[in-house]
Amino acid sequence: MAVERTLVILKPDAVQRGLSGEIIRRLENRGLKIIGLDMRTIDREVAARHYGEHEGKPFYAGLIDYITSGPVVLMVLEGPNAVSVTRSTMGKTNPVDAAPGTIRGDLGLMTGRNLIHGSDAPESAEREVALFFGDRSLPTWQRDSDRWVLE
Ligand code: DAT
Ligand code: MG
Repeated sequence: MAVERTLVILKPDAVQRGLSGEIIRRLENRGLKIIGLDMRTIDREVAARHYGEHEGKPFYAGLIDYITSGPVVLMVLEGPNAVSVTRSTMGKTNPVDAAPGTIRGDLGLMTGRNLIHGSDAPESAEREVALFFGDRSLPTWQRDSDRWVLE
């Protein structure tokens, strides 16, 4: 069992639509533990670093405009296989293809308004946690309910 960390962004549309609580609830209910939480507006330089792999693609400019358009909620989640568990709870990138029951499949309609970011691999998670939370120490805490979630 690999205990991992992952970086989640509740994108500006999620915040503006009042869905932050709904989305956090789904991830917390899954059993993932919140070890970092913050609200801020991402600046264009940080957005460009975060989405560096997409530079040059046709949707890149719109993606940077969107992610910097208003406040986001940033989270670091921890748990066994946190990266893939978060990705499967989010659903596919294009909400049209996202299964019902997933965040994007239940709450979204378009790729450019797909509500949530989650790291795609443990290595990206490490880089993204450092990018957004690098200047703070994240709490190590024992959640009493974990013995009923983790074996
Ligand atoms: P994900 O967010 O599922 O990891 P990704 O890393 O491929 O997806 O792309 C990052 C974001 O860029 C994605 O959440 C929405 C946007 N995006 C990706 N492909 C797109 C496309 N074909 N058209 C418009 N936006 C796109
Ligand atoms: Mg991605």
